[in-house]
Formats: sequence, C-alpha cells, structure tokens
Amino acid sequence: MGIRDILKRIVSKDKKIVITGLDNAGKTTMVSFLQTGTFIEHTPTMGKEQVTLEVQGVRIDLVDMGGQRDFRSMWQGELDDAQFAIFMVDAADRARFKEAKTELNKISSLLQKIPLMVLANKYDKKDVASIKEIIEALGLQELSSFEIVPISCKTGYNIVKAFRKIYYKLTGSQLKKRLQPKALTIFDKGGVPLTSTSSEDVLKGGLFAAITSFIKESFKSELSQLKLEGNTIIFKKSKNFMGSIVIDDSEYKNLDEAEQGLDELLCHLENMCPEAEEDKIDEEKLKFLVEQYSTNLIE
Ligand SMILES: Nc1nc2c(ncn2[C@@H]2O[C@H](COP(=O)(O)OP(=O)(O)O)[C@@H](O)[C@H]2O)c(=O)[nH]1
Ligand SMILES: [Mg+2]
Repeated sequence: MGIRDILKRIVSKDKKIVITGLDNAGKTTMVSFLQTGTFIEHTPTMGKEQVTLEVQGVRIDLVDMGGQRDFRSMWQGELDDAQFAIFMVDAADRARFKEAKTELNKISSLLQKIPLMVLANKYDKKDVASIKEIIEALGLQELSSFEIVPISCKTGYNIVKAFRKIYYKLTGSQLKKRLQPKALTIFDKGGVPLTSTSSEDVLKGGLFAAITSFIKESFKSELSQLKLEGNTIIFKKSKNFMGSIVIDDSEYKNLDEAEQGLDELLCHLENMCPEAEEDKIDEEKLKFLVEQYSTNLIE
C-alpha cells in the first residue's frame, strides 16, 4: 500500500451531506440547531453555506443549499459528489407540496446513487400534514428508496433521531448513545416542579419526593448529585430554571455527558422562554418544549 492509498483512505473519511428543499423549509435552522443545540431565527440563504461537523472521528460537511428558485439549479452540481441527500419540506405548508414534488423530481436521477432522507419539518405546529399525506403529495413511493422522519428545528423534536439514522446510513456504524435518563424533571427557580417525563414509572413514590426535597436543599449547598436506590440523580441550575435527571447506575457511567445533556436542555429552555425572566412561566408551553426536546434524550 502506497502513500497515496493511505491519504485516500483518510480523505474518504470525509462525508458530504447536501441539504435541499424549498426556501423557508427550515434547512438553515436545522444546521444551526445541530451546532448550537437550540433554535435561532435566520435570514434566507443566498447560494449555499457549508459547515463541518466532527462526529465520532468522521468529518461531515453539511452543505446547506439556498432554496429560492434562482438557487435550485445549483442542487444537482452539489449532489454529484455527495454521499447523502436530505430533502426538507415544511410539513405545515400544504400549498407548496406540489412545488416541492417538482423540485424533488428534478434531482431524482441523482438520488439513485445516494440515500435520501426526507425531513418533514415544523412538527411543533398544530396543523401539519401526516407522514402518509406527505409521502403521497411528494410522490415518494416513486423513488428508488427513501426514509422520512418528522422533526422540528424549533423545538428539537426528533433531530437526534434523524441524525442518528443519517449517520448510520452514511458510515455503517451506530452513533454512540449519549444520554438515556430514566426521568427528567424541570423546576422553576424556586424549586417547584413544572414538568416531568420518564421512560418508566420511576417518578412515582419515594424517588420523586426525594428529588423535590433535595432540589430545595441544593440551594444552600453546592451539591449537584445524589445517589439513591441504585440511581444517580443529577441537578443543574440555569438562570430561571432547574433540572434533574435520573440515571440508572448499572447502565450509565459517563456522568459528564449526562450533565452536558441537561445543560443543553436548560439553555434551550432559557432561549425559548424569555418570559421566564419576568416570572411569567407558561407551564403548558414549557411542558410541550420539554416533551419535544426529550425525544432526543429519552427513547
Ligand atoms: N415553527 C417552526 N418554524 C420553523 C422551524 N424550522 C424553521 N422555522 C422557521 O421557518 C423559517 C425558514 O427557516 P430557514 O431555516 O431560513 O429555512 P430555509 O430557507 O430552508 O433555510 C424561519 O422563520 C424559521 O424560524 C420549525 O421546526 N418550526
Ligand atoms: Mg436557508
């Protein structure tokens, strides 16, 4: 094996994903969510923008294509040397499904060489089309292959799940699981529980009582972890919220990662709930946000 072969191997570790879809679908919002862990409002993309993510030793170039009519002719050229295609559609914008189908058809011959993931975005909205409806409206059955996942680039709903599938298709290996808490609770800054979600009934009974009483204690101390009944409970504070997650000791070792996951959620909630600054927490909204975001944490 020569030097050039080795170089080729290193280079071939780079993967290129091209994100296409009509303007306003949410493509740029997804890229920034993947980078920052939260929602940021964007101006329309001119031409294309490229970011590189380093994921478990694989460099992934995400090419975010402008979706306006003038830029659509650029999609083909980018897809030519890509390993993966994303087509994003605004699931709430039924009036533009036909236009989306036309644009998807234009690139369908290229999609015979590389896998396609259709992301049905804006699934935080009430009046979104069902997945079945989107498959039909976009004529996806006519393609050689596709996968479709409902997501929200505003709340983070299913974003990691979608990316996990993409990563697997792209590399043939599974993305390491980051965090699998048994339960997650968000409190206001006074320690009053606002919303809980759990994979089992762990929050019934003694454990929940212990968490809520501990969170009051943790005001006074710097304690941020508690061991109880074979679980580790991690606490975190942000400006206007507090959060706790319950992790099974037998399953989970890397507590730093768990803490980081909780931190990211709290940052996201601070960003999405500016009204908490004035002590006006909307519990329904918060519950919804936590539910949507937890699709990435609790499976
Ligand atoms: N409600 C909601 N709005 C979104 C979502 N994703 C993007 N948006 C909004 O949709 C608009 C277009 O987003 P943008 O990322 O610029 O779309 P692009 O043209 O495909 O890059 C912006 O106002 C975003 O804030 C989402 O999941 N839910
Ligand atoms: Mg854009």
